[in-house]
Amino acid sequence: MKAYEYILKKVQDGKVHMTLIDPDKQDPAEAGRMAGLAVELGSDAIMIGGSTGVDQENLDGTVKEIKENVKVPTILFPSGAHSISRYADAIYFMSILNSKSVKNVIGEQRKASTVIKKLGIEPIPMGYLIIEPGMTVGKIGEASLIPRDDPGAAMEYALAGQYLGMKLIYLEAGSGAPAPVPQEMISRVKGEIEIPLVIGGGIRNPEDAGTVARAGADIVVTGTIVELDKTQSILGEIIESVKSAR
Ligand code: 1GP
Repeated sequence: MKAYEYILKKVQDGKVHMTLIDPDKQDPAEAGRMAGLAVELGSDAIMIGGSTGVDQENLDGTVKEIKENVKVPTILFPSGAHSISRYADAIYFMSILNSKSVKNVIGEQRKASTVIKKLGIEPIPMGYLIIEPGMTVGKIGEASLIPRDDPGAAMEYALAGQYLGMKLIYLEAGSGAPAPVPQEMISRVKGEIEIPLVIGGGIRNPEDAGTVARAGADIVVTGTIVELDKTQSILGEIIESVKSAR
């Protein structure tokens, strides 16, 4: 089954959790161990990527180790055309719709297109929107950040993304953000689009994970917590909270 087909099926069945692993934060063996634990706890897919420090050898090694430890899809979450590994199942072919730089909207994508075709990785078109505070990705992505109190702006971008043919919309508060994307914004966007909605950034406890899922996230992404919580006890509770949200 293709990764996007798998995601759609999972979303039809209930709330989905994905674990983001940054290859720059640990060695490949540790990344593989973390991914294995996350999937045992119920995470539905492993995303691999980070905003800085991408090294091809480390990225390839990390994806390979993860693939040896899990059966769920491995999906690249790239910071640009340079962060592609042939070993991944799929790649979020993402455009930062609210970037001030054309490079982040379509330039890196142009460079990556032929590489992806040659390697045979499944591209999943995704509209990526960076919400305040945006953290590192907000700066690197040169985002014109969507204000936290402007759900209408997020909704317009998201709907435009759907009309452009995106298969997923991702609202990103930034890795390590002090708080997740506001629930009013999530519900406003969810109320208008028909494609699955992904929410990430700043989700570090079961309460926030549940709030975000109940507000309308189809897919909840956590990254930092998997690095902080080596025994994954909080991650287990976060996944449980996402899965039980209605
Ligand atoms: C970042 O949305 C992801 O791109 C995950 O954020 O690291 O804060 O969980 P956290």
